[in-house]
Amino acid sequence: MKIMKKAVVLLPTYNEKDNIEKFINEVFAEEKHTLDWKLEVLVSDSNSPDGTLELVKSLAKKNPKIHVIEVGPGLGVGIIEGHRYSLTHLKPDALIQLDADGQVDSNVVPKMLKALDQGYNLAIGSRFVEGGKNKLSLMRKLFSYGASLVYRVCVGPYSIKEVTNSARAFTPELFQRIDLNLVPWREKSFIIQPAFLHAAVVAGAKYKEVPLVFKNRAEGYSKNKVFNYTYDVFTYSFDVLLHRLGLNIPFWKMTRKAKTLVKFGLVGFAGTLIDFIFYKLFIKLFGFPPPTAKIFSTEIAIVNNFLLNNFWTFKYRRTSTNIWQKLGIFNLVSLGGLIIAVGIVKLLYNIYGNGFVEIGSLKLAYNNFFFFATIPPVLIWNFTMNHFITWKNQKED
Ligand SMILES: Nc1nc2c(ncn2[C@@H]2O[C@H](COP(=O)(O)OP(=O)(O)OP(=O)(O)O)[C@@H](O)[C@H]2O)c(=O)[nH]1
Ligand SMILES: [Mg+2]
Repeated sequence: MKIMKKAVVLLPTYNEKDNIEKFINEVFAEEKHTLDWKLEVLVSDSNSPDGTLELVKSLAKKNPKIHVIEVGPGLGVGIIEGHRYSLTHLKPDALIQLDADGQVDSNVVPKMLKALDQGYNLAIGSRFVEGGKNKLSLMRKLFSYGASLVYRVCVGPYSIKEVTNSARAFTPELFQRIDLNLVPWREKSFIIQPAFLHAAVVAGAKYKEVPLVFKNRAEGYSKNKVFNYTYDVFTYSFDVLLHRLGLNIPFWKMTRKAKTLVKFGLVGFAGTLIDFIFYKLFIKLFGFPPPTAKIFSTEIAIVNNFLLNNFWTFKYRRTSTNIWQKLGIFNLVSLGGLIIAVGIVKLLYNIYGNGFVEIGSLKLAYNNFFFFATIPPVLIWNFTMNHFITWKNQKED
């Protein structure tokens, strides 16, 4: 008689009620291609408010090959607690993890198990090897590509092409050898994916990438915050690189705290571009003198920045004021910034007047330099005031 081996497919979930049953069925349907592997499914749910847990519990009652546990918040917790549960309660010969929303074609399961049969202890489902496909939007594609490139250069090994996706299979023996202290898996971030891969490589994983087809979501909504994930992959990768170069700076920890400032800076940068475009437009098209042009261009940038900061940078701040009050305060703060900026431009204009700097064939008007000189002091002023006043977080009662 053929001795069957057991693979437990871990599906972490948060609000996947509309996808989970269909996807579990798809996973089980792969059993006809998995040779001497039989499959079981474990769902680790982070207390989804949509009732995913109750649904899976009812499925588990009917099918002894479906298991479900409740875990704390965060994808990393869902993954690590899930595998730990498998190891202690389900005694698997292989651990598999996949997104639960059905974006990953389940046919990656037999491919990954085949790699384990070939003697690898880590199989990576990859959109970037032959036969793999990435059917996401351009923005998401850029993210996967950019994050992967930075990780491959800073962390490596460069030969691994897929680092941000979940689809992986590995042996329990490898999982137990991985030093989870290297993995910030309790963070409410998707950083678990590349960080776990790095820790597996450090633990001496023998890995192989197999083709993975990744589709757009059918139901439910994305929990992936593309900016946050990109930021986390970049800062994590630089942290690993710095430590490798012998610089023991807690870069990763520092950048966790600086995320709001970085977002504010990016909004400021976008605003500055808008400000500059209108400033030049008013000077060139309407013949405004630079100080006047600066008043109008800055007002336009203020509205742009308020909206971006309110709905992105400080989205999670609970303020005691409503949006109109915040807009009012933001305008006052910006007025302070405007006075500082116009003051600087006026001062420089009075000193240097209308002139040009010639760099080779390039002729740069002085007013360009007046403009850029205003940026650092105004950024410092704006961030300090908005952080402490406009979007001041209300303390929980
Ligand atoms: N247990 C648990 N699972 C989570 C959590 N956040 C996300 N997940 C699951 O992790 C998987 C990946 O999340 P998605 O929102 O699909 O992220 P994504 O695939 O990068 O983004 P989309 O392409 O928009 O779906 C899904 O199965 C989610 O349900 C969490 O806090 N806890
Ligand atoms: Mg998804």
